[in-house]
Amino acid sequence: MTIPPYFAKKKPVSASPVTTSSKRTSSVYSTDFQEQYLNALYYMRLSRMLEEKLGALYRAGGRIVGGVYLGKGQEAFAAAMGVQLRMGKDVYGPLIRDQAGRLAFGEPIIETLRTYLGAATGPMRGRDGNIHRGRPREGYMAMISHLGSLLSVVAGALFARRLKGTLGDSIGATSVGDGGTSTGAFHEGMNLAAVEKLPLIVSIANNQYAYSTPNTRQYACENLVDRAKGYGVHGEHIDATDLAACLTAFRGAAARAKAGEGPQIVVGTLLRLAGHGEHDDASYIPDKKRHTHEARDCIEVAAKFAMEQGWVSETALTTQMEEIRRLIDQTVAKVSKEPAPDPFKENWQALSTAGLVEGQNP
Ligand SMILES: Cc1ncc(C[n+]2csc(CCOP(=O)(O)OP(=O)(O)O)c2C)c(N)n1
Ligand SMILES: [Mg+2]
Repeated sequence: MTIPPYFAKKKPVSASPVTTSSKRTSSVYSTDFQEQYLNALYYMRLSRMLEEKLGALYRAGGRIVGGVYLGKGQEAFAAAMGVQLRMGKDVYGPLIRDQAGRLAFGEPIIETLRTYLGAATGPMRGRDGNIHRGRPREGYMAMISHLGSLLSVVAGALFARRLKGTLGDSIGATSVGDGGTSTGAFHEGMNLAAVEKLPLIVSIANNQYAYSTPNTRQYACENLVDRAKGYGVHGEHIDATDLAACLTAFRGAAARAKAGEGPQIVVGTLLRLAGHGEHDDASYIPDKKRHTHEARDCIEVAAKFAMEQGWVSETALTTQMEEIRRLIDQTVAKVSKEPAPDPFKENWQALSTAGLVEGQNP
């Protein structure tokens, strides 16, 4: 199995394609939708298993220095946005729950593992513990903070392209959590993007908690999508546990952004199915919440739907999972043998300096 090349001109499709059943085809969904759906499902499953591995390595101790922050339960929302984006053309600023989106955008799992395991061969040369990784030259922005600051970065990148005359039909995408929407950074970025009518998709993952702060202590409007009206942009609210709904929303948002309709807000309701980080047992989430519709596992829901549509068989999904498991195990073994950074050779440049942006060695 090959790992998708980082600089792929074409969006990498599933490294382990699932065989489409010829028994039934849906008349409601286009072939393109079906292909995106199966790709997104692949990245969701890859993300979940990769994150389970990261959680296990963290708990075992000794291998991962720093925190581990996972996107369990948020994979459909993240992947559905990621599959709309074209590596090398669009700008993407993912947050900590967006591992599935990163993979869908084109990040190979070796880059994730090199970052978490601190390998000098990684995109941050082993100097970032977890999620502040990126490839700015490829339009893949490194996260600054989870609390709204990436919005201005992605908006700024789009604005710069427009001023240089290189924007073309490229779009930008970033996410924010329910808590992140309360920050000044979110407001400033959103307002600038709206005023300049930038082709920016902003996904708001409302997982009902900002660490332990519930929605009731976070905002006073009825639904976060109400904010879209205030900014003068298009907004939509969806069930983020439903991959088909997520894809429909992000496909529409991407098309409208490309058509010059300005920023697009997509609010998804879901529940984080893990702690804020792996150090957190999320005991502040009441048990009854864990049995609500929002607590459904989006991967199980998505796989069931694909099988019902006749797009994939259970056998193909089982084979795919075995391939994913092998890919992860092989990559962990490979990265484990790679060197850590040598403090005497590093010149400790920040991300924005030539060493990382231009890909030069220290
Ligand atoms: C200024 C600041 N305060 C606190 C934190 C710690 N922190 C990081 S993420 C987070 C909660 C974010 O909640 P939300 O935006 O809803 O995103 P979620 O974690 O639910 O995905 C907190 C408190 C921080 N990074 N920066
Ligand atoms: Mg939240």
